[in-house]
Amino acid sequence: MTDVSSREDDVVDAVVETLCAAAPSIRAGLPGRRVYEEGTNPSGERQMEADTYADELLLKRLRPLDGVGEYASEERPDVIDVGEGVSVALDPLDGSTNLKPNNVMGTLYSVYDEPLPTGGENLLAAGYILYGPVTTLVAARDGVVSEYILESGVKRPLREELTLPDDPAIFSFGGRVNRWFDEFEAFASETERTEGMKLRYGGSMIGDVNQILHYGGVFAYPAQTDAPKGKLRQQFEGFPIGYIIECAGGRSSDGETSLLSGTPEGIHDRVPVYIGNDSLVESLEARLD
Ligand code: FDP
Repeated sequence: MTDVSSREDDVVDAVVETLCAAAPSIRAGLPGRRVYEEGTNPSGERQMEADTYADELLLKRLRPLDGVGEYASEERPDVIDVGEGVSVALDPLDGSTNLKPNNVMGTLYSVYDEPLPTGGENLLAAGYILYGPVTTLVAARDGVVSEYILESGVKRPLREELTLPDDPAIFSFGGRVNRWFDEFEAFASETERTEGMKLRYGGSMIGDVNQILHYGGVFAYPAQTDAPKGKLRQQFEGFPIGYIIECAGGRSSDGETSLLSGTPEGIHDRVPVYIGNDSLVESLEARLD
């Protein structure tokens, strides 16, 4: 009899390999798709042609995989039934507004052993492919984060057991300062004045979180006065990023508790996101309390 968890492990491997293999096509498809589509995505945000291109390509590649039951993406309203097995949630092109100025962006994935929407405790694996000067994969699974370089869609190990550096160096805060709550603004201002800390915000969550993973520090897309749940999506962004950062020895929070402890009611629900070195996120949580 085949062990269920080893079968799920094989399916997760197949999903990650499929995403890696699609990376060169996604990159190659970007130059001609840096313009907006007519409509908006289910969260009411404008979509670029590259967003829908990446979504359609990834659905096409993942659909035939044995052991994948559901596909969901930030770019489509509903969860798609593709068979029987694990559920895959994607932000096919996170940070696509960075296409215009030609800055970093990526594909963010999370794999669950329950139908979507589902809670962070049902994550089997999460990670992202980063389309930077080179293409890299950061993959988290079983409490371990590994980094790979992708060449022609094939991964080569760069770093095993990636952990956040002990000394934080970067802060990266999204949203509009005049819409931050006072408690967050106080934390931001204290962080700005902390010796050794410097601002780096690129406008793509994956790129910004990747900097925190490599240099240490704190990233936030906070609750705002006009958007108490912030901007980022719990299922597609909050859970995978929380999982990756916690596997790398950091802390994640929605302002009160770990990002992984929540359960969305709808697939496109939003959540405030605070991640980084344990000490910084803990003091942020104390401020927001
Ligand atoms: P984008 O709209 O470019 O796709 O969730 C989407 C996201 O980017 C995140 O990647 C990023 O952190 C955030 O929105 C950027 O929002 P701001 O433009 O408000 O900074």
